[in-house]
Amino acid sequence: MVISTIAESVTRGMEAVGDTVSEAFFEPVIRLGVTGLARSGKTVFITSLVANLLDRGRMPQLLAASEGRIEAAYLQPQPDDTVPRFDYETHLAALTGPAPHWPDSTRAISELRLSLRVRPSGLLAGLQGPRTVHLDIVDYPGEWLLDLGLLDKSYAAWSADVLARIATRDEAGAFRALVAGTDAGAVLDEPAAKALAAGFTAYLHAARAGGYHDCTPGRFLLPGDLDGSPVLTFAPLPPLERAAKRSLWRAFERRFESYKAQVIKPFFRDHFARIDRQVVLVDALGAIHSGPRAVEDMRAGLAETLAAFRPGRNAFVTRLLRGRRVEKILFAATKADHLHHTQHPRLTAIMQALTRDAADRAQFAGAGTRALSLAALRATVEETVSHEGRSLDCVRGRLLESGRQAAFYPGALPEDPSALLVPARKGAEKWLDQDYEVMKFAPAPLSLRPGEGPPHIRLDRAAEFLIGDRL
Ligand SMILES: Nc1nc2c(ncn2[C@@H]2O[C@H](COP(=O)(O)OP(=O)(O)OP(=O)(O)O)[C@@H](O)[C@H]2O)c(=O)[nH]1
Ligand SMILES: [Mg+2]
Repeated sequence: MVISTIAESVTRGMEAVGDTVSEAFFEPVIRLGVTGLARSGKTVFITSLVANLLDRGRMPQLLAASEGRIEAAYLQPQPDDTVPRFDYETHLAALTGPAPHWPDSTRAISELRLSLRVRPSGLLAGLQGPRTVHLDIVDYPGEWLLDLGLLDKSYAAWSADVLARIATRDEAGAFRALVAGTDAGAVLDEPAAKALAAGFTAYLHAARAGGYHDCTPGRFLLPGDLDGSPVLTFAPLPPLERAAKRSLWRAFERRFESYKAQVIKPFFRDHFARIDRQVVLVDALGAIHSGPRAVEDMRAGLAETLAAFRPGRNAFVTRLLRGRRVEKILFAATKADHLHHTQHPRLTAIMQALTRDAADRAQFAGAGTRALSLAALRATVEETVSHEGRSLDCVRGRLLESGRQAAFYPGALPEDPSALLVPARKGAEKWLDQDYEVMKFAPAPLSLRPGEGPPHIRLDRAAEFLIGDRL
């Protein structure tokens, strides 16, 4: 234990030295983490951000771009050979090809390096030639951040926690029955172990679909190439004193420890600890549409996710970071093109209120935070229609299901976010005075002029906040 800790901090130390040397003398690197729960809009965000940094005609709020200081932007091989490359070309072709469609779901980490040749501004402008800034964009599932809470727990404590939490959940009925029929002290029987893990995984899927946010271990839901491996073949079991060495209970305890050492820690060490800037994407409109319960789950899930950025939250991560921290965190409500722009400030206010707790704490540690509503790929145009003597600010687009063009009014978001957050917190069943709807729009066919990236809303502001100061 001690040995591995020392080895870990030695390699981190050397890496850190390497980083500083190359930053001072060679080319600066910004590592931008992009995260969010499933379907929050990560892939579309990265694809459009990269396309709009390559062709900067629609990025007026990114000052380096509007001042004409970015001389060139190009994709390069990424520095990490063992991380899958973010499949930019395929995703861009999906979004901007002749029959535009949304990209497929991506369920693991990926990375892309974009390099920018930038002329310095201000006093240095006349003295220095252009320099190259590398932007390493890392896409990772927000679910993986939730696993941080497992690191401090023993298998016995984790099991007790989980079993207590799910004791009254309908989604867990089948799994509880399975546990009740299990003799945890019996010699490990692999088929029985598998059945328990499968039962627990099925419960996690049902719980997530039911809107629970505490669905860990994260890789049970997004196993990737670990699917079927022993490190994912365990489940919580009731406490058992003096379990025999070859018992099911001990086997699960060992696998839980492996999960911590070989799944959670490497993610935090190899990826999380190296991030400089972070954007957290949230499908707030989708949650509002689903109702108060989904909004409360989103708030709690977000708070839990952001706990990972809280300094001192976990000894292991604190040691890894060794005083380093994420310098800026952007909380972005995605898919804002579902709303007429007159409602965007309200969406931003909701986002601000949702992240207030977490943001305050991150700020306390010196990280800059901001909330924003954006659309990475704008699929609608605005339209005002008159309806029963009132004029309604709508958005118009091509509906995903039918392919028809339609104008759509989603409902008016409240000016005061607490009109949504308070009933959500109090466990209301549905919204009292308003219905919110979300239509699914298909991406619109585009005819881009040379030098223009895909249409978006406030992606340039997001980029300015995240990297503008380093360009
Ligand atoms: N109208 C609109 N819809 C969007 C936008 N961004 C994402 N969406 C919708 O949200 C869905 C999910 O977007 P993705 O970028 O694939 O989300 P993700 O976070 O990468 O999802 P996973 O890879 O499954 O975790 C898309 O299929 C679109 O339906 C946007 O800017 N505007
Ligand atoms: Mg994705």
